[in-house]
Amino acid sequence: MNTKNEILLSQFIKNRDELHQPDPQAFAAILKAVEEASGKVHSVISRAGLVDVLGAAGSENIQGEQVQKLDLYANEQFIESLGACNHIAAVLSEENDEIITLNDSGEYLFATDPLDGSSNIDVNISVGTIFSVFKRKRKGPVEKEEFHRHGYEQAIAGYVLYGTSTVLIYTCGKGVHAFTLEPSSGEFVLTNESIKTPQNGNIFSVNEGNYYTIEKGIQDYIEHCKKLNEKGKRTHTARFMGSLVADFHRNLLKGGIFIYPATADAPEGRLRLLYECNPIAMIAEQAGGLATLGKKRLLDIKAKEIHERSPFFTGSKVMMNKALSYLD
Ligand code: AFP
Repeated sequence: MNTKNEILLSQFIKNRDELHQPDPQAFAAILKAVEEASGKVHSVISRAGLVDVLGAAGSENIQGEQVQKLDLYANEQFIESLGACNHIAAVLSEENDEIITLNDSGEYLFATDPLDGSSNIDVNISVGTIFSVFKRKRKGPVEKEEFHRHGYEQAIAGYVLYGTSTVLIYTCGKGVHAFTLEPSSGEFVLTNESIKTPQNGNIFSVNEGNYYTIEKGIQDYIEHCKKLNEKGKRTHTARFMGSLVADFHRNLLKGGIFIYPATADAPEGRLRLLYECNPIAMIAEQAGGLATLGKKRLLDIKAKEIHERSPFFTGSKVMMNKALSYLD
């Protein structure tokens, strides 16, 4: 099949600089680094099983989770590409206990989960990269406390979904734009400009294995989703892949809600504030949806630790407001 009228990511940024204010040049360089690294991750993922990237690497990260070989590979690619782009002073990665300093004169900080959903790698289910960029407030060597910022301060937020195709979604605060990787050229091509998420939907995404350990209000909302209509038919449908990027992306396009609350296993929530919740929340809001950690807007939270966790609710406005109405 032919592709036509292709607009590449680099051309899009150049031609639409009003969407990439206040710093189109730096944003272009940072997104170029993301494009390069995720292109490499895509190549390896699409050949997983043929090349030695499946399985555990034999170590644990700071969160006590088994590190997968592909986690390490993805992490290396992002650090290498960001190191070459000059604008990034430091990287906070899920895979590193401490921040990685790159270039003291860089004006931006980069936070990332380089391979989200890594428990899915070995079974050929979609995984993703999530990233967030903050403008620094000072110059010189970076202290990790510089990452203690409010989510609303993000300059760029985005993710790459390695799914049936590989897509890169990002926002610089003026709409959400999607690009699909053309594997033959290695270029990301514009496929959806100014994505708007449906105001309502019927998909609820929550790991019900946690049902008996979550707060009553969320249990009640789940029961609401399972209610039948007057004809005895279901009103909602459940989908949960265990890859935040894949679950969120589906709900973004089709309408739905994703909830990962505090649980007995993860009393602070499971997802990481700076490199999972924040970037997804900014995209959700920019697309017309909502993101909270309960009743409170997630982007209003200021991080206190670099690997901090948070409860997370995000999705279509009508579903979110209904879910929040069950909370105390
Ligand atoms: P991994 O990257 O360790 O697989 O974690 C994925 C994740 O952070 C997020 O993508 C999922 O929504 C969530 O964890 C799944 O967690 P549960 O396995 O507890 O449902």
